[in-house]
Amino acid sequence: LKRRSLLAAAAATLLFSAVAQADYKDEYTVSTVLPSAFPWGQAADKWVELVKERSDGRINMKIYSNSQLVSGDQTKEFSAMRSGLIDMSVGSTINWSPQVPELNLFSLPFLMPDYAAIDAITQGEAGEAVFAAIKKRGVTPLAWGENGFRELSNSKLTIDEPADLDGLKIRVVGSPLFQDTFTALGANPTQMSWADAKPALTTGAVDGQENPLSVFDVARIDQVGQKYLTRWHYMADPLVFAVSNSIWDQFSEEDQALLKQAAIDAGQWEIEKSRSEIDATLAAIKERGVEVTELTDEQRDAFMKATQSVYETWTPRIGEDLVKQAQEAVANR
Ligand code: X2X
Repeated sequence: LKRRSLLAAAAATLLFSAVAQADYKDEYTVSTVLPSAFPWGQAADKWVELVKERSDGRINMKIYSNSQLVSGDQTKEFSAMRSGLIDMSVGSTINWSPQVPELNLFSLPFLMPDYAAIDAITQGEAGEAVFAAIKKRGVTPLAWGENGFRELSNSKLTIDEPADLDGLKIRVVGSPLFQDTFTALGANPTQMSWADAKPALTTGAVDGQENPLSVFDVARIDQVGQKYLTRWHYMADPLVFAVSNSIWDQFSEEDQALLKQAAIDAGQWEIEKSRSEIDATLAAIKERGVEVTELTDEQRDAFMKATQSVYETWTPRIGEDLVKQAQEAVANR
């Protein structure tokens, strides 16, 4: 009897996995904040295209941009993926950091001075530790992309020292870390979604914002009065290509490898493309009359010193080991 029930169980398992494999969804939802006009949206487009091509049309994904699957609230994207409301996503580390505290690593001010520093973290042990943290919280990360170095814009004045930020109302993104950074600089930060940001800049409800040059350019942030731009490279948000764990487990091993390799290829393509476009983007922004301020090393140091308290508050939340690992990777890049 024992043997027979074992056999029956084995048969049932076989049957179940056969059914499960045949049972792929007709279409998988892919969430992004920014649509195809931006490098971020293009990264998602590329992933979808490569997966479709390499699976001979067996695996179909459909992109829902502007955080529409979470009613515009990008800080809910990770939870929605974890709970199965969203199948897949190309998301920013900033927007997922409320649920994955380790992702605040990338938002530590002035941790990564250049592209080599970003790569040293994402492509090394620190990057692996971050991926493990994401996986543990219900989502399978596959590859890195890049939103870009976030620069500071405002409608009021040239900013080249912390005192210039005094009392300025700055729109910031979802993680409380940003409140701490801008408060440390003497500004008056307000957290709001991307959907609310442009209207708030238009009405003057806020004086400034921070986003990569590509976002400033494509969204025409200068046209809502943001005439001053400071290139302080204080942080960059990587993008993560990811699949909800419950969806991931439904794919065969071959298809998991296919999805992962396509994400790696799409991410690499997007990172190279957006980095190579940065000079042209900057020129276009200047041409439209925006005053661009480049900081000297001394000026940058002053911002770095003014935001040291953020490390004290956030290192324990991110993890002492992870922060140290990342700092070492940057130092040895
Ligand atoms: O909301 C932003 O500033 C954006 C579009 O850059 C992110 O989603 C992090």
